[in-house]
Amino acid sequence: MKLFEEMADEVLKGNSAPVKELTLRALSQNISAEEILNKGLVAGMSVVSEKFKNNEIFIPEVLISARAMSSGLEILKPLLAESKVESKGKVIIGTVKGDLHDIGKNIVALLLQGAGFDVVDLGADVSKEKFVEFAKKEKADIIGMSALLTTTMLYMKETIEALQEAGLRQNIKVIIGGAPVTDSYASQIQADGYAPDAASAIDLSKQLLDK
Ligand code: B1M
Repeated sequence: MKLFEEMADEVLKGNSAPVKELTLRALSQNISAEEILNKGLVAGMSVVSEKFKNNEIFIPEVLISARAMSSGLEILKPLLAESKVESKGKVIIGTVKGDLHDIGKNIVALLLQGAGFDVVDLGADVSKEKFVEFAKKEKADIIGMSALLTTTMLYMKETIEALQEAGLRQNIKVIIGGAPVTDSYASQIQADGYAPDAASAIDLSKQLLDK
């Protein structure tokens, strides 16, 4: 669809105002918030990712694109969250310590909320102590960890060990995701599951809690 192509292109160019305008236009055409997110905003950010990887663009451009994407996401946020009926369970989510990448984690948090989960988002650069503290305080059903760096994904293991030491591991499911994370890494660190994208994270969470 031409509108999605335009939206992705404006994300790539880092133009917040047109991204906002196109998001509103798509909504006025009764396109669902989820479709706009995936086919417009995330599609644009995927091109940004590719270009960054190939050294065609650099950190400042990536940040400007991320900001443009967020301007559309802000409009979609309440719509993605509103389908919530009765809580399917409580998820504590965060990007692990040392890692500032939060775009993917924010999308996962939003869609989980939209799918009916209670979500407590701890943000980025989250220590294992903080995960443990909130798991206890909030009586979490699931801990969700995101990491985008090969160096920081190792911290997921430490966090799982900290949950174990705090005596919480048996009653809490742990799910992980982020570009460098794999299914086999999840098994290796004894997480309960890995999701390659936000939609799969919702399916996985429902499956783990039998909802
Ligand atoms: Co960074 N960065 N970055 N970066 N960055 C990557 C990750 C990188 C792969 C780029 C590259 O190709 N070289 C590379 C990592 C290399 C590696 O470790 N192997 C990299 C690097 C090196 C760095 C710095 C070290 C650069 C530097 O300073 N020299 C630095 C580190 C800062 C830090 O964290 N301490 C850095 C900084 C940044 C910016 C600040 C500029 C910016 C982040 C802005 C922000 O997040 N607020 C940034 C970005 C944007 C990227 C890329 C281009 C895009 C990431 C992104 O947002 N993707 C990225 C390249 C890439 O991924 N190919 C890159 C879009 C997002 C929708 O996808 O996050 O994968 P993603 O999330 C998906 C799934 O993975 C999944 O669902 C999401 C939605 O479908 N998912 C989960 C994610 N979390 C999940 C959790 C779940 C389940 C599913 O359960 C809980």
